[in-house]
Amino acid sequence: MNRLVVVSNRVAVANGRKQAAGGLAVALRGAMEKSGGIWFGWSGKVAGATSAVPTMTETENIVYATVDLSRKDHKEYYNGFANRALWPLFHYRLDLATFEREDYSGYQRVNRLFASKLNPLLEDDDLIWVHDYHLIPLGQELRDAGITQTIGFFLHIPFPAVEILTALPSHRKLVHDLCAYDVVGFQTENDLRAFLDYIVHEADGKVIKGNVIEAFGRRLRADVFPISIDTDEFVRAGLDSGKSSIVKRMQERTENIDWIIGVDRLDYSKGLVQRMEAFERFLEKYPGHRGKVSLIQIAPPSRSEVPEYVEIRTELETESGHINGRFAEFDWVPINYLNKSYARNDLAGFYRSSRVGLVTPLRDGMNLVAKEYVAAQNPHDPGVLILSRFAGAARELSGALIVNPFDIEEVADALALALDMSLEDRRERWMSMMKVLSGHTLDDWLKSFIDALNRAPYTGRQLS
Ligand code: ADQ
Repeated sequence: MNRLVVVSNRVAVANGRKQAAGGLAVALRGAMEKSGGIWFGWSGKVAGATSAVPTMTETENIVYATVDLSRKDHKEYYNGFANRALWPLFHYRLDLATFEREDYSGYQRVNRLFASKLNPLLEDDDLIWVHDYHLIPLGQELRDAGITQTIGFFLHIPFPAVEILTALPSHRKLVHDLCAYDVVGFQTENDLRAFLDYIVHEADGKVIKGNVIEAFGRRLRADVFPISIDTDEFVRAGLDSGKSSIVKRMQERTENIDWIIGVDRLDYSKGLVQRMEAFERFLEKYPGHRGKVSLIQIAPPSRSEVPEYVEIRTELETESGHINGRFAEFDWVPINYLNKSYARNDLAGFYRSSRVGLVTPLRDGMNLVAKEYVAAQNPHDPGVLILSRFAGAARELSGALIVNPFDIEEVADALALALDMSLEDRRERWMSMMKVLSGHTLDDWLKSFIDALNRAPYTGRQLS
């Protein structure tokens, strides 16, 4: 079995506390423990200077190699190009994208630096798996340094349509760099189609049989690998959640209140303002539900140094305050808006105690919350998922009420429909979604990507 080298912007160094890590980190560690592995990336620390040598921590067959970033590198690479240019652009928010020359050169500089620090740690048979938009140029940087091992890349966020991507001044170099990988993975067919469209119409490349493409003098596989969750873990967490004191408190109130739950990083791509507007419209249009339904919106702040995130936070405080001011009674609050993180078991309990899961991003690569909500439900009395058509998860979870998050009226009506839905309909919808989640788990995702890496290189011979 070849050693697995994972590279991601942030590294989740194991500290013995299982709860502290998300499902993805746990699954990646599991794979690396089996084969032996390195997990390389930013430590999450901003220091006086970028580390000259990575800090190495070794546990359970995995070496964690982490690099601190200087204030300038962090500002330009992370806050700047990754989160003020690529993130908004890839989420179709050209209006929020900022293209600064220094940020782009900082992005390239940090990718070059990561390649130079990773290079000496690599062995001949390693499989290298790079994650997400922060690190697109890393593969090309490694190739420039003479690395010939198999390198794959998985994009966790959407890949934008050609008309959007070409607004980025460095779009050609970015796609050129993507073609340095042996495998490039996307969340949905839609993302793959957008990429292939660029390859054929902008890069003069070719699509050959079996999702193998030729572009910029390289041959690689571009394919769809939809990410999922550890379904069994969420089923179990949902079942066990009754033991948590915070979940018990919520359940005590469920006798009088139907909860609608939203759980998202505080990010403008998640459609939180439109969601609150839709909830307001629902209260206006269906007054019979007033006093009987509350929205819990959990939204831990993220990327707080990026100005657009400061703005969205203020906007949401204003919006939730306005709705509560307009509709609240002395014994009822329409929106519980919480800027906090919760343990995964508590989240599972919140999901299970909520009649409706409201997941309405304006654009989302996949959206794991939608899948977690479904897995945590009580099979005998499941809630209803309302899901944006612009989340990758909508391609798989057709048992949800699929909505257009920009259409406030439609989302308001979907809320009424979900709250009034019969047990029989809820169960039918839920079972169809559970079938999907049981048939394709996080582990299956991981195995299929590693399998694709193992099959590289995608030469002409393999195509026949
Ligand atoms: P995110 O944009 O972060 O991920 P998502 O897929 O929903 O979005 O994952 C969020 C994760 O954080 C979920 O597992 C959720 O449980 C957890 N979480 C959110 N709020 C929390 C809170 N308050 N407390 C505790 N945990 C919380 C990016 C892409 C997505 C893609 C994923 C994985 O933007 O589209 O699905 O990567 O590929």
